[in-house]
Amino acid sequence: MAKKGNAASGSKIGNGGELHQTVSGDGQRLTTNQGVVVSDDQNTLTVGPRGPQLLEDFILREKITHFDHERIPERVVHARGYAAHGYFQAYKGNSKLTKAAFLQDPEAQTPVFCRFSTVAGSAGSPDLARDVRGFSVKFYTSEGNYDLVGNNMPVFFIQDAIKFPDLIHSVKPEPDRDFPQAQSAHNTFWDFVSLNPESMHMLMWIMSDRAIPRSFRMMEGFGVHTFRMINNKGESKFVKFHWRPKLGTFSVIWPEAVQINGADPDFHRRDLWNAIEAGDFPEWELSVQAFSEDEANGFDFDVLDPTKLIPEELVPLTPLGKMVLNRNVDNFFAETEQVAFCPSHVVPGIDFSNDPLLQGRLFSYLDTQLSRLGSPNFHQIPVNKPKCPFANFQRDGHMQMEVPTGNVANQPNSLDDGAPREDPKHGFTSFGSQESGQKLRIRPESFADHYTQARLFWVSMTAAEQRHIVGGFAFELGKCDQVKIRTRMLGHLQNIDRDLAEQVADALGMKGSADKIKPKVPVGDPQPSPPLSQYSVAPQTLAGKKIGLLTTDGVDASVYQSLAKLAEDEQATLEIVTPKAGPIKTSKGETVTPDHFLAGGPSVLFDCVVVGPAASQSETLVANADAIDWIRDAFGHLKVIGFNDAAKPMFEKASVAIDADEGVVDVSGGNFDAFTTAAKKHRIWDREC
Ligand code: HDE
Repeated sequence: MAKKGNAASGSKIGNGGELHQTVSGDGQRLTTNQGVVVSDDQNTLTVGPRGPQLLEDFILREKITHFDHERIPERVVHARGYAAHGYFQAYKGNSKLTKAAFLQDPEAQTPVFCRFSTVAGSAGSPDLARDVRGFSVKFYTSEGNYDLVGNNMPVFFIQDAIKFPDLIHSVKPEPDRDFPQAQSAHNTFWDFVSLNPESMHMLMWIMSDRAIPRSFRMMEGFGVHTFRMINNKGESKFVKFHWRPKLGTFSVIWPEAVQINGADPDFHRRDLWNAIEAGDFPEWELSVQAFSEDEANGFDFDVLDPTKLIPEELVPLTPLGKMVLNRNVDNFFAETEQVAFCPSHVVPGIDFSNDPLLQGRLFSYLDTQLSRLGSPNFHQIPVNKPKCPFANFQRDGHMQMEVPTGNVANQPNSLDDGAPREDPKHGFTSFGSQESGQKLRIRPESFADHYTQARLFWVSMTAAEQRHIVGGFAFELGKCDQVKIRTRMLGHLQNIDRDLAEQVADALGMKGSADKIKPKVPVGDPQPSPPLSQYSVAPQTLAGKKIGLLTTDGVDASVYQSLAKLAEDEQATLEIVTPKAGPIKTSKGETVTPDHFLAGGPSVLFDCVVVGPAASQSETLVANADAIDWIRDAFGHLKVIGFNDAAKPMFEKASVAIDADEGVVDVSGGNFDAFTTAAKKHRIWDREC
């Protein structure tokens, strides 16, 4: 409801000392949902000041009843999510590939709404859970809404939709005890996946750093399934969708994720919100790998199998356009919670493949929106409503918001010449693929290789990424108290890579105990595919990253100013942490308002840090355990750490040598060159060896 006027409101203190804020002039009046102006919103209607309440108090009953029904069922998966508005713009016409209008005109901007999510946790779970991230985009195109409902990993756990409820039941909190929350590290999940060799490739991704992204802004997105694109001539190609972040793809490491979940459970949503508020709009490039059916037949895996990716060496990416997110939501519930994505929302020029996982999804999403949003009219909610005209004869239902006119709600009809009619030329037509065969329940033999691409992922990783995968498996399996689950998983790992299996077995203290698991088909020996690794192709940049400065009153102005300039030049953010919350002054008398005070601003919240107290405050900080932990954690989290002279005693206390490696850098006097070079590498990977 629009706010009317801007009249100053008055206030008065009531009988019991309660505050009443009252309207004046033509300011906006508080009303019931029926528009009746409310005179007192602090007290219910009672018999005498201390007597019983009256049932006739419709103002109280309306307010409480509405409150009682404020929640809707959270999404059964992907409950924890965050979204923003933006636009998509094609780079050039793509008419050879598809007739979809939003991919043609480089001058046109198509509005989008994009929601990121975790899968397993409930709506209040922390952002840094080890999990695959949802990456859903609703394009409000001129030809209807198109939803690309993807993930930040290009493959999935299962090959057939019929197994999805089992997968999700296994990862959710165990039903008797209702824990663990937002974690795959428990018996039921590992029991299920270890009995499903088809999950092996996805498990490699989930145990990798991809499952703990640094930011939504630094995440790739994938359509996962093979889709089709169809051009105006009716020609079709298969496509796989890719979103690539402009900032590069980065993650945190596991010990950081664990701490961030306590220090700031809203780490990812805060990061996205703040970046957009600051005008630092995140951007992704949309590409496809396009290939013909003949090419697909030549691959040594089946493109209908969602546990397989197509290496870029086999089919390179064709960039189509970019997405920019430039507006935060006005209201989380109305938009982010009520947005309803459905992979079945496609536009002319885009179509499905026979991937059995995709086919199941085409049914599931519409169905889930009916129970979650409570009405077949969910498309009328503003965030779901197409921005192009839409008209048909569907009528009535819960929460009908439109007021259709006229007596005709059927077609054909001869009573209403203005009624909506079919358009064979522009309407959606499915690609006329030839389909035939016996009706049966059977998994294709071409889906049987469960290990070669898991191995492809492993051999494509850098040494640090491989260490993290081993750590991921060891952590998760260490939380399973059933030995049979561990030995079974070790058996699968043996089939992926012996080295991997042995390192995990060693970490668990279970060397030599792997089950013997015979692959259904021989495991291949793939060549590395560098784009699968985040860090062998990562840009050296501080853009979008956060620098933390731990300092005190009297901070050396040259350090502070150089760092502020560095942050600006590199498109990074500088945040100041001080032992006390109030403003401080630099050595030149400039006032600086800190962003955090020490206990609330641990170094885990930053990508690289500088410790630069005033000389006079050095002793106080040496005695401050939080300040010493700040350094220890940053070092343990492989971060680049700058220090000035006054900070040296703190490093001694923290047992961090000031010449430990290229990532511990003297910035006294404000020279940040070496610091910047090191920090652009993201982390000092060798430090963990
Ligand atoms: Fe989903 N999934 N899913 N999923 N999914 C849902 O729809 C489902 C799958 C994905 O931000 C639900 O609106 C089935 C793959 C995202 O609102 C539900 C199967 C991929 C989101 C559902 C899958 C996804 C969902 C729950 C196996 C990556 C969040 C709430 C056949 C390509 C959308 C909802 C948002 C949400 C069903 C597998 C991505 C229950 C049956 C594979 C990003 O309909």
